[in-house]
Amino acid sequence: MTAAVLLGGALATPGAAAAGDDRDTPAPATPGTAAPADSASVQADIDGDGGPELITVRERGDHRVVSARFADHSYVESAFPSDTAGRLHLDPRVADLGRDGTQELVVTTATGANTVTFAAFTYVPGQGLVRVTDTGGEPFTFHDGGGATSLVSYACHEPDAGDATFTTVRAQRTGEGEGLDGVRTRYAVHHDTIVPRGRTVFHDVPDDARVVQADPDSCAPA
Ligand SMILES: [Ca+2]
Repeated sequence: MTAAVLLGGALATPGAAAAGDDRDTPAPATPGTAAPADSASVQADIDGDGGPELITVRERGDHRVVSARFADHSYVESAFPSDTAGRLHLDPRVADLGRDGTQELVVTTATGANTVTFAAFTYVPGQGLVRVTDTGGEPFTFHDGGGATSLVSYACHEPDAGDATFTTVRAQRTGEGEGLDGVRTRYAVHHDTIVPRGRTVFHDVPDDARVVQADPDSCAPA
């Protein structure tokens, strides 16, 4: 605990260290309570010390910012691009994508007609809130939604072969009355990197086929 907190503290922004009124500002205890209209907060234990951090997503110009305030008042934040306006999907989600007890933060980066696009951040002591990337270092996004002709979703599960704990599903209906074609991809989550572990391509399967099922709620911390 101590090392993580001290490292986090060393990264605190000048504003957090200098603002004398900061420590006297009561933190909103529950989402939506006493929070400005352009921000939303939740609590999550992102450093794994058993105590909650205050996680906030707020609008800042064309970007959004996800931040964490620790019990010692140290503060870290990271900006990310977002194509969704106003308070829509502002709320951060707390998830455990690696199913290892470390809580990640899932934020919305875009909203389409039927599909929401997400990014994940994980806390790395000494670095702050780091966006989860693929093995090539590119920001990783995943999706939930779909309509009559398509489906995208994700799920978490206990580690399987290759220590995969995170699965995405993409499917499209090839024609009216037809089944779904698509791919189900399994990933391991290693700190701030998501590593493909295998994929299952499927053709013309019914909507209730197991290979199509994915429940984002399964990514909530245990
Ligand atoms: Ca904590």
